[in-house]
Amino acid sequence: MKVFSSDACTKHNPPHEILSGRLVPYLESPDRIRKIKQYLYGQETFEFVPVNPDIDVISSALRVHTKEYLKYLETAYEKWTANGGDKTAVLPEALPHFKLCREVHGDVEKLPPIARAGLYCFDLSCPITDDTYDSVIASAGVALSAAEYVVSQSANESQLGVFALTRPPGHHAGSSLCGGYCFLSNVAIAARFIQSISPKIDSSPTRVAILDIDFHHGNGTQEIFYEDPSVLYVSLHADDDYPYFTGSRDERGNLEGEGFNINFPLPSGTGPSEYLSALSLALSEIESHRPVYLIVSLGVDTYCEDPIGTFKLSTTTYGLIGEAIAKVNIPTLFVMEGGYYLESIGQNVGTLLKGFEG
Ligand code: Q9C
Ligand code: ZN
Repeated sequence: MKVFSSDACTKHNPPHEILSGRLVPYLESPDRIRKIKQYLYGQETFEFVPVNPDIDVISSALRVHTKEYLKYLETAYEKWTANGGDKTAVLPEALPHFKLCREVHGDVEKLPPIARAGLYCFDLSCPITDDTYDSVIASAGVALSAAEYVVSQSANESQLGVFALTRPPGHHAGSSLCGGYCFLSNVAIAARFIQSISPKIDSSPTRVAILDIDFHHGNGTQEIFYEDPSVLYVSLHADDDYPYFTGSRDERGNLEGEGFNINFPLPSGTGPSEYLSALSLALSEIESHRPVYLIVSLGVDTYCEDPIGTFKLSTTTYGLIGEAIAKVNIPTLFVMEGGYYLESIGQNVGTLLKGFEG
């Protein structure tokens, strides 16, 4: 299996975050990628490939994110420090909560950097450092390069699977919102890119399905495709955990997109057998959509030892998850999301991908 990666993904490295009320070392660390690489290097089935530098990441990101949000990510740190903000990172102090204001009045460009930080962020886990922008663009670039490869090979190879070893992750990022360690929606950017380069059938957009198996609900991916029937979003996640306010079964999509957003909230403590049963239901929903491509938001924070997850999956379970996904028999792009238990992150990711390869 081809593995796309970029060294620039390890640049973003904020020293801390606020987690459950405590200032703690940043959990979404560059070591996550290093550990996964180290494991995959030791397995002969994985072949590392660099990104395609000719892909225009910004134009691709603009299919998903607003221009003002991308500009914000690019300039936030510089404007923050120029305005006396702490050199460590940009972090919001006040957020435009819906009980505070119904809308943000006036020219948002004129707001001081600390106020602007609150406009584009929904929690305190996305510090923006001097390196953040380079890393998030690189991260999207990895997903795009892997997506391009999937489309180019889809006619030649059956059981095609490709892995985008990205970081920062993406599934919590909305069209103009960061949160949950996510800044750009790598998976959504890849999905729109696939639709832009693959031949249309009857002039309708290419059907894509996104399977999100990260422990957390992918609120960002859901938001982006909520009214779009061409991209099915299916998520398995903890029902009583972060991001707390999204991910219920009632969230089924809107307008044309109604029925094309399917959430499987699972209880805390979910173990291998309950997880695999839910996965099989999720995969039948995906098969009914008859997608031309499948994108997997691959998080391994469902692992029993994960420091922020509460599920009880074992390394063996990941092999079975990979096998189950392969049975759908659609060209598949795996994109890295969460997973924070460094000792096993590589083995869990590698076991899933090997399970897919069979
Ligand atoms: N007590 C991803 O896995 N903080 N993001 C959680 C839990 C943020 C997770 C606090 C977790 C974000 C991609
Ligand atoms: Zn997660």
